[in-house]
Amino acid sequence: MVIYKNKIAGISGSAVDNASKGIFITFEGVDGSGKTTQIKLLNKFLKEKGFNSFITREPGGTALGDSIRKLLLNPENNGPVARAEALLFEAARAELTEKVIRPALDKGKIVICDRYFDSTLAYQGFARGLGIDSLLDLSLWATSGLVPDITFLLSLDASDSEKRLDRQSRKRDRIEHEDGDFKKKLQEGYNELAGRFKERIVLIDANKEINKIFCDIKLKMLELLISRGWLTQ
Ligand code: Z5A
Repeated sequence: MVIYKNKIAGISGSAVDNASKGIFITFEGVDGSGKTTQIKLLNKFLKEKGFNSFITREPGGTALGDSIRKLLLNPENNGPVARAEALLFEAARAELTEKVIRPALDKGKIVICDRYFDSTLAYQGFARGLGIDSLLDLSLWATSGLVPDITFLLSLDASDSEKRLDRQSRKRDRIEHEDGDFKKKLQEGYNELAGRFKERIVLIDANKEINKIFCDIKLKMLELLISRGWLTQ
C-alpha cells in the first residue's frame, strides 16, 4: 500500500510513505470488460503461490456498502443527481477502506478490489461531467489518501462492452442502461486517467482471449512481487 501525503504526489506516483505491509491491487474498466473474470484468476494464482489474498468490490464489501450498492444500481430507482451519486460511491468507499482494506493491508494481506476511485473519476468525473480534480480530492479525503499499488485497467470499446452485456443472461443494472454517448465518454475518461497516472495504471487490452489477458496481468504482477521482495527471480 502507498499512502500519498498530497494529491500531486498521488498523481506523479511518487510514494512518500510505505506504512503498511500489504499490497493493494485494483481493477478498472467499462462494464463487462472482464474484471471479475481476471480478478478470480489472479486471486487463484496468488493463493497457489502461497500468498494471503482476497477479493472485495466497490460499491460493497461492508453492510453499508452493500445497501448503497442496491440503492445505486437498482434499475427501478430514479437516478440520483450526479453529485449525490458521487457522494454515495464515496461513502461506500470510506466504509470499505477503513473497515476492510486498511486492516487487511496492515496484516500484510494482498487486497484485490473490483473498482476503486478511478471508477468515480471515470463515471462521475468524466462521463457525468463533474470533472476529475474535485472528485480526486474527495476520493483522497474519503480514503485518507489510500492509493492502490497497481491498477489494471481493462480497455474495451463501448461497442464491444455492449455486445458482452447483451450476451449475459442477467438484467442490466441502472448504470449499464446509460446510452452509447455516456459509454464513449467513459472509455475516453479511462484513457485520460491511464495517461495521467502512468506509474500506477497498467493498460490491458481486454479484447484478447481470457487466458492471454491473464498472461499480461500475471507478468506485471510478478514484476511487482519481485520489486517488493515478495518473490525472488
Ligand atoms: N460505479 C460508478 O459509477 N462509480 C464508482 O465510483 C464505482 C462504480 C465504484 C458497479 O457495477 C457499477 O457502478 C458500474 C460502475 C459504477 N457500472 N455499471 N454498469 P459492477 O462493478 O458490479 O459491474 P460492472 O463493472 O458493470 O462489471 P460486470 O458487468 O460484472 O463486468 P466485469 O466484471 O468487468 O466483466 P466479467 O463479469 O468478468 O465479464 C463480463 C462478460 O464477458 C462475461 O459473460 C464473461 O464471460 C465475458 N468475458 C470476460 N472476458 C472476456 C474476454 N476476454 N472475451 C470475451 N468474453 C469475455
